[in-house]
Amino acid sequence: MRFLTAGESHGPALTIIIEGYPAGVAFERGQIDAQLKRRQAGYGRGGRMRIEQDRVEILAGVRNGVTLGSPIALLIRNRDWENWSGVMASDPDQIDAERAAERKVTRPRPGHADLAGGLKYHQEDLRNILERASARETAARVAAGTAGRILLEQLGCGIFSHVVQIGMVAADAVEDARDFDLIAGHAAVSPIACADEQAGAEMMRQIDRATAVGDTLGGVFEVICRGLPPGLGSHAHWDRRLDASLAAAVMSIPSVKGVEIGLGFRGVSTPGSDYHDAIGCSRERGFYRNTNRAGGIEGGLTNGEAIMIRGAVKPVPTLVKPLPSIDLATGESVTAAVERSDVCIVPAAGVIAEAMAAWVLACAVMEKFGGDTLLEIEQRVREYRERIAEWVP
Ligand code: EPS
Repeated sequence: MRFLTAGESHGPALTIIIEGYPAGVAFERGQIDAQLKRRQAGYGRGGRMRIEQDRVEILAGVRNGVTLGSPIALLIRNRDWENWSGVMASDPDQIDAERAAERKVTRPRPGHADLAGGLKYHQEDLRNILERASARETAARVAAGTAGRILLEQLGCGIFSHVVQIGMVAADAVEDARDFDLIAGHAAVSPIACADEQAGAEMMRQIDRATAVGDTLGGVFEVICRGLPPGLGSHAHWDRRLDASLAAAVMSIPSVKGVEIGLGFRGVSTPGSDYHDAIGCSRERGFYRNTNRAGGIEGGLTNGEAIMIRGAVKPVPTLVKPLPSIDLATGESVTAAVERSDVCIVPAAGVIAEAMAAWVLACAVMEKFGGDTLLEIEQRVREYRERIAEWVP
């Protein structure tokens, strides 16, 4: 399976094409809209989120609520387009030269794609870079990733995320696998998707403080996926290792600067005897671990435990009190351009990372169990699980 997205932040719409998705999957716009809403809702979002009410339109590949096996085409309209058509139109007749000149960006923002993108694509107006580099594109990723999530859910897998750190404020670590329901439950109702109520309240205060002084904040989210069978991915080649694909997918989210699987960087000071997850087995649980420091992946393969991925998010680079920069039009030392932006995107990034992880995991399911229809995939997964159960002494 693969997907492509197109669309500028202030263009008419974001578009998505998904190819290779199986037939026979119940697929409704409401499932995608619910995820788009979660992406928009995270505490710390800026003015754009008050304009948009992201909704998907399914243009192809689905009939009467069920996928056909043909390419799926999705569309998310930008409500803000009506304010920007004179600046962003593809048709020269619709461009308002005065407004387009007003919105021209020549002072690159440190931390953004502005300068390197402008140099690479030879664009004097850095808007031609920032429009596509904008995290607005992640709405399209959430739509595509939800297709992956729908497939995983059909096979009995669940995926969710929570915020573990904002700025200096960290939530209490949850290492016990049995607490997952608790995390998922709390995170679903908390305005910041944090399972630690006290820390969550302090995180929101920090975001309010950053807003008041015109600054931005980064942090860490964690994505958890439960219910996958062992043996997805492969140890056999570098680009088949599932942890590598997951890391690439999460790292591709704007502002993510680090990814951990399991304990990741936090595990390096632990001796091997305390780090690795001892193997047990029983009739009820099959092969299992009582700890999950590996984060559900060993040797590039799922081991049947929950997959745990953390992402480190840098502070949003658009600053109300901007850093020094150079005006490319005049060569003068200036301060960087100020665009409307968010104060903290960590909760939203968790939702986007769920979508990206769901997509990669659904691709891994398709690679192992193949199939043109959901029925075929379900049957193959069932047979595989039965075969594994026979190994349990
Ligand atoms: C975003 C849309 C953008 C920003 C934000 C995320 O809209 P606008 O530029 O019109 O305000 O709010 O983008 C960034 C934080 C960024 O760095 O690009 C969205 O839909 O998520």
